[in-house]
Amino acid sequence: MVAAQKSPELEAQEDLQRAISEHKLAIQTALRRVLEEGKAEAVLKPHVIQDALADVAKEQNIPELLNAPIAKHLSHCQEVITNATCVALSLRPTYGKFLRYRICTDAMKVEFLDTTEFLKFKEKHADKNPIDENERYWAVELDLEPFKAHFPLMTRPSSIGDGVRFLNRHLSSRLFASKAEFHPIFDFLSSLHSNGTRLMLGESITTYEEMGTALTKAEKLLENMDAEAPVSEVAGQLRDLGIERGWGSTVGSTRSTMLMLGDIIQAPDPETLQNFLGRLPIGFNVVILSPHGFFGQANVLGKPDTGGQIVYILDQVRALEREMLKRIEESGLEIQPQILIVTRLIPEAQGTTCDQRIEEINGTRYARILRVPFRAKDGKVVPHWMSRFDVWPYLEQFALEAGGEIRKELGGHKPDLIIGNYSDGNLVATLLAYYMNVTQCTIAHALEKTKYTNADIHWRQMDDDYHFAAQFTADLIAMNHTDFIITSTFQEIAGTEESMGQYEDHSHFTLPGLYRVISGINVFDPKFNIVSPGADLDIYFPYTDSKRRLTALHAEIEELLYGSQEAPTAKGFLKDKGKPIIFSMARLDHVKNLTGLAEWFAKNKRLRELCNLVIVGGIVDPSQTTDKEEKDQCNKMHAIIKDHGLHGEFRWLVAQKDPVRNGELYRYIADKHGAFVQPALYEAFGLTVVEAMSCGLPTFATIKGGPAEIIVHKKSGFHLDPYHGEAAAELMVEFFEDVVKDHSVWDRVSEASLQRIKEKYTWALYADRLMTLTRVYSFWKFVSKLDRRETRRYLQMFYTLMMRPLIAKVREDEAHKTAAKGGG
Ligand code: UDP
Ligand code: LCN
Repeated sequence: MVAAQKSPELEAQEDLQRAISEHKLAIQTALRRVLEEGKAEAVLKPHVIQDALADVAKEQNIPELLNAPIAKHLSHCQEVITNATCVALSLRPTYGKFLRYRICTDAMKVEFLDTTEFLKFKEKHADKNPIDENERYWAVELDLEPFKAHFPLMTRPSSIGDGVRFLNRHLSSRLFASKAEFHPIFDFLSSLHSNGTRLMLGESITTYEEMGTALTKAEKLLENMDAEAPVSEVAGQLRDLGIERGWGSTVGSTRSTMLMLGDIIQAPDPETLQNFLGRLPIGFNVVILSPHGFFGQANVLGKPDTGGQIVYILDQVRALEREMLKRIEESGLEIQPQILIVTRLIPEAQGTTCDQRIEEINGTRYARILRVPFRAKDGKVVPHWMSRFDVWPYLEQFALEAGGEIRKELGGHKPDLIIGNYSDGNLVATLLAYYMNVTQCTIAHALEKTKYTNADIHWRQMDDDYHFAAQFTADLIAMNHTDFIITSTFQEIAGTEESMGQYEDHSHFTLPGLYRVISGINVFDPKFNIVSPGADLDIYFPYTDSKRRLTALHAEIEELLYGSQEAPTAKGFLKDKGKPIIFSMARLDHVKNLTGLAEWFAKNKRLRELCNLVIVGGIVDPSQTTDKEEKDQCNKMHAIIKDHGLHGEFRWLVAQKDPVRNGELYRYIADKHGAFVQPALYEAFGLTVVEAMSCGLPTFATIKGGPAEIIVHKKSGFHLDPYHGEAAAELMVEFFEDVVKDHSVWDRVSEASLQRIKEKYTWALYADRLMTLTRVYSFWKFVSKLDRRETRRYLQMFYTLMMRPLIAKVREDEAHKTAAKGGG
C-alpha cells in the first residue's frame, strides 16, 4: 500500500512542533512574555517574539537556542496576535507564502490555522470594538483566488516584478498550441487603428489565411528593394495587397516586422513575440489620472498631498512623449500622440493654476493637463482643496464628467491606455476602463495600508480622519481590475526576505464588521512589473558639472540657509557656516518623520558638534494649515527646538516649491560636503533620495520601503532604521568623523551614488519599458477577454455592494463634520 502523502501545511506544522519540542520550556517562557506584552495591544510586531526568545536564551544561558530551528521559524514571523493564553503567528517562509499557527502556552501544541481562522482569531482578540460571534461567522469574505484557476501564475520569487517576460512565454506557448489559436493575432492586428483609420491590415483582409497570403506577397515585393528606401514609395502597392501603414518607416523595417510575424506564426518564441508586439502602433492616446491634490507645474510641491506623485507624472509624460514620437516615426506613421493628465479643478487655487481647465505642459508638444471639478450632490462645484482621505464621495461623478471631457479632447475617440495614480486615480481609472473597455495600468505611489500600522484591524477608530475602509476597498478593486501594475521597486510588490511588500500586505487582512480578505492579491501574478522612475536630469545633475551650475542662485540659497529671516518662512539660524549640513526635505506629515530627524540630531551631542541641520518641510506657523497631521508635526517641531535649545544649529524652512532652485540647493550642500537624510517611518519609493543622489549628495535613507532598494548600504549611501534613531545618528557621526580623517570617504560615496542612479533610475529606461508593456498587455487583454470576465463581474458586484455604501458613509461623516463646524 502506498502511504498517503502529507500536505505541505501538515509537514510544516510537524516541523514547527519538533522545533518547539527541542526547547519546550524556554520557548514556553518566551511565549508567556509575549502574552504579557499582548495585554496592552494584541497585535504585536514580530520583533517582540524574536526579542523574547533572545532574552530567554541569555537569561537561561542557552546560546544554542538562537541557532536552533525554532529561531529560524520565528525569523519568518510577520504578525503575532495574542489572547489570554495563546499566541497566533503568521509566518512567511518565502515571498508571498504564509503559514499560520496557534500555540497555547499550557500544552505547547501547534495548531494550523487557515486564513479565515487566523483572521477570525485576530478579529476576536485585536479588534478594539469586537463584533459578536454571529457577525464574525457570517462576515463577507473576498477571495479572488478561485478566479485565477485558469490563469498563468508565476512560481519563482525571482520572476516577481517581471510579469511581462513570463506572460510572453505563456502567450507564445499558447499561440503554438494549435493552428486555430493563431486567430487572436489576426483579430488583434485587424483591430488596430488610429482615430478610426485602420492600421497594419486593411478591410480587404478578412481571414487569417488571407493575411498569410498578403504577407507572402508583400514580403516578395519588398525583398529586392533598397532596405533604406522609405516605405511610402511602395505604400500604394502594399495597400493593393491589403497591407496598411504601421509596419515600419523603411522598406527594411517593414519587411523585418513582417518576417517577425511569419516567425511567430511558424514557431512563436517569447523574444520575437515581445519584439513584434513592441513594434505595433498602439498606445498613442494616453490618459493619466491623478484627481486629488493641487496638480500644477508651479507653486504646488510640498503642500499636503502634493509631492512626488506630481513630479513623477510630469517627468513621466515628458519621457513618454519622446518615446511615443520615436515609435511613431519607426512605424512609418505621421499621427500625433495625445497625453492628457486628468486632475481636479480647484476654484480656490491659492496662487496656482489649478483653477484652469487646460494647461499645456512645458517641454512637451502634445501633453496637457485637463481639469474637471468635484461636484457636490446638488451639482455645485466644490471650490476648496480637500484632503486625499476625503475625496471618495466625488469620484463617481468625476469619472463620469471626466469621461466626457476626455472624449472631447481626443476628438470623440477613446484613449488606448488609462493610467491611474494613487488610490483615487486608480479607482477612477477602473471605472473609466471598465466602461470604455480600455487597457488599464495602475501605479500606487503609496499604499496607505502599509504606512499606517494596524489601520485594518483598527479601521473604525481611524475612519473619521482617514476613511481607510473606503480607500482599502478601492485599492483592492483597482489592483484586481487593472491589466497591469507598474511599481518603482521590488519591495513595493513583495518586500524583502524579512518583511512584506506593499501589495503583498493586501493578500489577506480583515476589516472587522465589514469584510475579510482571504485572497486580495497574489504577488506571483504576472500583471506586476518593476519600472523604476528617475529624476529630471536637467534639474538634478551632479554638483561636479561646473559648466551647468546655477551659480546665479547662490546668493538666494545662502540667504535661505544662513539668513536670519524667520517666521513665516523659516525658524532658527545657523551660527557656524563652516560645518557641513545635514539636509532633509519632505512634506511635513507624520510618516515622513522630519520631527524624528530633528530629535535624533538634538539628542546626539557629537553630531551637533560636527554638523548643522537644515530641514525643508511644510509650514512653520501652525495657524497656516488646515491639515491635521501638518499642524501636529509643526507644533512638535517647535517643541523639539525649544526643549533641546537648537538655536544656532538648526534651520527649518517652509516648503520650497521651485524644483530648479532645489536642484541647486542639493548641489550647494554637496559643495559643503554635507549629506541628505530621508528619515521616514515608511517611504514607498522616495524621489528625494533619487534627486539627492543624482546631484552626488551622499544620502542616508530609511530602510523601511523603497530607499532600501535604491541605495546599496555603505556603498552608494546608507540605510537607517527610523525606529532606532540613536543608531541612525551614530551612523551619521561615524560618516562625518571618517570624512574629517579622510576626505576621499565622502567622494567615494558621492561617486557611487551617481553611478547607481545612472544604471537603474532613469526616465529613458522607464518610457521604453512602459511602451512595451502597453503593447504586450493590450494584446493579452484582447486574447484573454473571456477569462477575465468573471473577475470583472465579481469586482463590479463588490463595488456596488461594498464600495458604494462606504462612499455614502464618508459623505455622511463629512456632512456631520461640516455641520458641527457650523458650515453649510
Ligand atoms: N518637494 C519639494 N519641496 C518641498 C518638499 C518636497 O519640491 O518642500 C519635492 C521633492 O523634491 C520631490 C517631491 O516633492 O520631488 C517629493 O517626492 P517623494 O517621493 O520624496 O515624497 P512624496 O511627497 O511623494 O511622498
Ligand atoms: C508617493 C510616495 O509616497 C513616494 O514614496 C514616491 O516616491 C512618490 O509617490 C512617487 O512615486
